[in-house]
Amino acid sequence: MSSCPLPSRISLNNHLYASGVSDELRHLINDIARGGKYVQNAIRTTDLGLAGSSNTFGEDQLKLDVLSNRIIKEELCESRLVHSFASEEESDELQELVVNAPYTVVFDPLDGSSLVDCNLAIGSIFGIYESKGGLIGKKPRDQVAALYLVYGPRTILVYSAGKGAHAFYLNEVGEFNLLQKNLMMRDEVKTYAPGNLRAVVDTPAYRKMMNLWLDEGHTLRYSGGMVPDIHHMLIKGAGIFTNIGGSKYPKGKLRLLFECGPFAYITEQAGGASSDGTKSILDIEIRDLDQRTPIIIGAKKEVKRVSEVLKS
Ligand code: AFP
Repeated sequence: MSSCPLPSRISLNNHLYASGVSDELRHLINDIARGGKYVQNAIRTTDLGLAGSSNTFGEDQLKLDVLSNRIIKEELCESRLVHSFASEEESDELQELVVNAPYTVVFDPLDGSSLVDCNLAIGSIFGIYESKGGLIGKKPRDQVAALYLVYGPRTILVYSAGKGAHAFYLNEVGEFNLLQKNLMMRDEVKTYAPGNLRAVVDTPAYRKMMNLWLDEGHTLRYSGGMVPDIHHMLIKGAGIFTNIGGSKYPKGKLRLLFECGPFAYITEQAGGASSDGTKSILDIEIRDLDQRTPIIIGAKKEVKRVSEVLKS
């Protein structure tokens, strides 16, 4: 090894290896990252029309949703490391791939579909569990890794495998290189991203929280895409993101398994906090694949304050 030149850049693979991530998990994360490259290409080159199908939640699927889902499934199959998977775009049960494989992967292949036609940033979200013991009864804290890709002016991948959260950019030759290691959330608000604002109509405490942010002069940063909105907070190292229930989504709009669990894992690894209003998102028991939860996520003290205001 002494004859190796010092690396002029740190690739995702190098970083995973140097962080002591197991070979199998490293291979799986590399495979998922490769799928992200093909999804990014599909976003730039595919017809944005409707696929004429809908997912199990009754939401119209874009051709891009269906294609992104297929791309990710191909990568998971090719890895030979995935015992089973659940996709937000497909049937709401665990689908088996390789019997004795070590991992179960849950994913939202393309979150933010409603933003595609207006060319806003969107993303893919992944949670990785050990396959033994299935999913029901586990908690997002049982994830062994979580990662997301955000497709914006640049394609960025952020992962955590339990030793901090780290960001990589996709370079011109198709490699993910280290952009920022050990993302760290400071205990500052600065920006707020209040989702499902329609809930202020029947949740006065949400209106009260919104007014507090306005009166305190914080900056609103909300695109309607969970991935870019939380990524913004993680990269800036400050901020709060919320999406709470209301009449339209009594339990909240966002799903525990596919969206909130992976982001809670990454954000808490980055020194932030998450809550459903009473406890960490990581400690919510998984009862079914479509389970939804309110989410308050970001700077630790602000998560605590928002939870208290919403309880009042
Ligand atoms: P779409 O996938 O339908 O665009 O929804 C995006 C999303 O699931 C998540 O990415 C956003 O944070 C959230 O919905 C936006 O919800 P509101 O429109 O209620 O703010």
